[in-house]
Amino acid sequence: MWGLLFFFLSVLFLPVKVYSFGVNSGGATSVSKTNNDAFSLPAANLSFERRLDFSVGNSFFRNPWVIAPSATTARDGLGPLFNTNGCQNCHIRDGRGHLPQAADDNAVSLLVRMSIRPHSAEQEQRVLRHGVIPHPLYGDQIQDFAVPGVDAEAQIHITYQTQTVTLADGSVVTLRKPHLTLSQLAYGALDDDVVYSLRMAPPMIGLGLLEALNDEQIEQLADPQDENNDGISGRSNRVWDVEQQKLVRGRFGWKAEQPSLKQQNAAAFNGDIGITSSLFPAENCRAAQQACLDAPSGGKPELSDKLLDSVTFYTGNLGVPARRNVDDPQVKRGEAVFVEAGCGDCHHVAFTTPTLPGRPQHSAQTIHPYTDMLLHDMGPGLADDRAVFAASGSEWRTPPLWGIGLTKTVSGFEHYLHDGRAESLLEAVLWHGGEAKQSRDYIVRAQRTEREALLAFLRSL
Ligand code: HEC
Ligand code: HEC
Ligand SMILES: [Ca+2]
Ligand SMILES: [Ca+2]
Ligand SMILES: [Ca+2]
Repeated sequence: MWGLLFFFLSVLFLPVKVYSFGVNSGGATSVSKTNNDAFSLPAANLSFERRLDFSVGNSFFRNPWVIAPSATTARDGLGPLFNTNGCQNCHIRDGRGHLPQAADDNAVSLLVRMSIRPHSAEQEQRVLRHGVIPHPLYGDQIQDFAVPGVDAEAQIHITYQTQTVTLADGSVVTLRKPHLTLSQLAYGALDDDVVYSLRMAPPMIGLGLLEALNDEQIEQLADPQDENNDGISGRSNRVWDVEQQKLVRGRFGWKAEQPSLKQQNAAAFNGDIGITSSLFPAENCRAAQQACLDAPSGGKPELSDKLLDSVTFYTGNLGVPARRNVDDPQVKRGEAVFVEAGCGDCHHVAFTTPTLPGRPQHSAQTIHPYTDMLLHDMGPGLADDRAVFAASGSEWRTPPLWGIGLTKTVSGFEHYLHDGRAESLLEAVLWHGGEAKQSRDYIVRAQRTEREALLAFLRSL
């Protein structure tokens, strides 16, 4: 009798279960807060003991670094050249950064990368092997702050060029493209041979799950020669792994130019905050920046391996927000539009992570990151003209879309794409070109109800 009742009940509830299949985008790491802390929570399945490691890492991600020498020896060594004094200043509330809001706003959370444009086959080989050819006077990034006694490299100013797009239903969308000018160049003039890339800080959620995917899972999605003729030819970046001393698959950053969270974090400590580590033991000073080279150090290295590991643990274990409103008919319709428009050909919907020793929270999870982790040619509108390793000037790694619907709640604003130029999800889609042009055109042509359904779906992620 109870067995029969149970049978009927389970039949009754089965459709509900099927419905909620895609709710937990981050598998069992998924968290259900929907306020402005939504990106800052530990993975829901993180063990009690490991939550302590998470909070140690959190404090070194959040709290500011200070100038050496200081009584705060665990946190000193800021600069000499730096962009800001803490990770969280850019990855605001563990979410994304923003462009300067008004003319007098600062450019914190925006990075200006730079390098020399390769001209010969030999220089192109150097790019493939080393990533970029750093500028002799400024390196590969502009640091707009410095400790007292050292000159900041330059001041960063952003202006906008606008253009409009008219959609099939007659509505007009204004798109803006940031334009960079540098002033107060402290170490000499810059010539035309320099290429720049503006980069916005991306959100920190679910990164350990993406790191857990194995190379074969990603490679399966690649189609570098577009053999199936669908106009989409994802490929992977090949980047230098400092610890392994060889080229491996790139995974992190807008051009997938870092192989692992550990190296990404060590590079951020070095390039953005001026903190040395075993991976990057030299300060980010150039040969001609003498005061920078002479400034006191906060230790050799300034960041111990133990702290680097704590921060890396933190950056790998922020839970992914569960989806909202998944049963809403408009959201369901939008999910279908997402598939019909070919969005899922790059924003790959589902993976199951492998089983990893010592990482139960990341093991065997069915996840919905909406990325293939591959590079795609996104056309001239988004191109920065600055190749990094194998990624060309117009290639970008598909960013994950999980959690994207909570951007405004977490950040108070919306700034999408690699340089934060898009102020709405629709603008982000309208900038798609190159391999994604068919998808973008589908949305331009779509009826208003279809377009709004797509946006409702994106907001449910
Ligand atoms: C000045 C702003 C800034 C600071 C400070 C900063 N970041 Fe970032 N972060 C960025 C930008 C911009 C990117 C994208 C980089 C790229 O495209 O190569 C990024 C990317 C990342 C990523 C890769 C995310 C992904 O989805 O691929 C991680 C992880 C990360 N940062 C961790 C850190 C840590 C840890 C710190 C502190 C040590 C830090 N960041 C400090 C701006 C910043
Ligand atoms: C050819 C691969 C491809 C296709 C198809 C594609 N995208 Fe993208 N998408 C990307 C890449 C690469 C970026 C990052 C571009 C950049 O930052 O310059 C991106 C960025 C985005 C962003 C901004 C994400 C962020 O974190 O800022 C959104 C939203 C988005 N895509 C939605 C869509 C939707 C919706 C569709 C279908 C209409 C779609 N994409 C089709 C590759 C693709
Ligand atoms: Ca330092
Ligand atoms: Ca520099
Ligand atoms: Ca293809």
